[in-house]
Amino acid sequence: MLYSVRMRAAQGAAHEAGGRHISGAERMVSQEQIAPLTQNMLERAFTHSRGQADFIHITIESVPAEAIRLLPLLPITTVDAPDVESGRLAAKAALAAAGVAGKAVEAGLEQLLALGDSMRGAMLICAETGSRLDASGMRGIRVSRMDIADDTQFIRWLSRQGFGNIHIREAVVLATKVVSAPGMIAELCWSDDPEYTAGYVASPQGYIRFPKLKPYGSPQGGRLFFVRPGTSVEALTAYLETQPVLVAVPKEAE
Ligand code: PML
Ligand code: MG
Repeated sequence: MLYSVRMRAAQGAAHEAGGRHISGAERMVSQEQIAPLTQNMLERAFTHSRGQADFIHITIESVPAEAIRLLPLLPITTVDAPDVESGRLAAKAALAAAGVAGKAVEAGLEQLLALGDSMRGAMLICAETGSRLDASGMRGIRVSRMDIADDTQFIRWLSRQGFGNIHIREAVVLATKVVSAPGMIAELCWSDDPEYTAGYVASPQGYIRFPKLKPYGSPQGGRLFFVRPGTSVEALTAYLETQPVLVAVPKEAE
């Protein structure tokens, strides 16, 4: 039996009472792993570079084994654009190549940059018009119930490509689930951790990293999910939040 373990931490008050988002984490683990994992999540929440958390919420819930969907991890490539400006231009081009209209890319980015800080979850954006589709406000849509099928294999696969940090590890798992969702065209993300400037564009074709998508020191980051017009926002949100997913290293890359 696996358990979905979810952590969210905020400053000032609970998220739902207007607190500032500090940190979040999502895993699916066996019962024996819950104690060390939650210990680790607490440490992470209490030592986060976004600030001191004074609200931490951890949820533990069993996941029915028969409901789990197994997905192959997205292939990772890096576009070494030297600064934020060229990084964002390259990310916009990657979104266009994935099928997002130029107008939607611009409107989506505008909404992300207008936030001032960061949201707990993602915005759903129409891939044709760029208008926001979800009604979750500053909460955003939080992708949950996903993890790696085999940690050792995953870490070996990543380190063979020169990747070791927790940001990439978590992001590629999340992005793999996101682009498998009904109606999803592409995702744009960059980190809200002030010292981490990297971001990515993910689509069913792969995960493209850009080492500099925001200025060093900025706490402003987030996720845009670009969605095909006509997609059911309810069905998509339910998939992102509740469908349990395990991701695995593709057979040919083992
Ligand atoms: C995050 O950790 O907040 C998102 C990280 C996105 C970039 C991860 C990477 O380096 O590929
Ligand atoms: Mg973060």
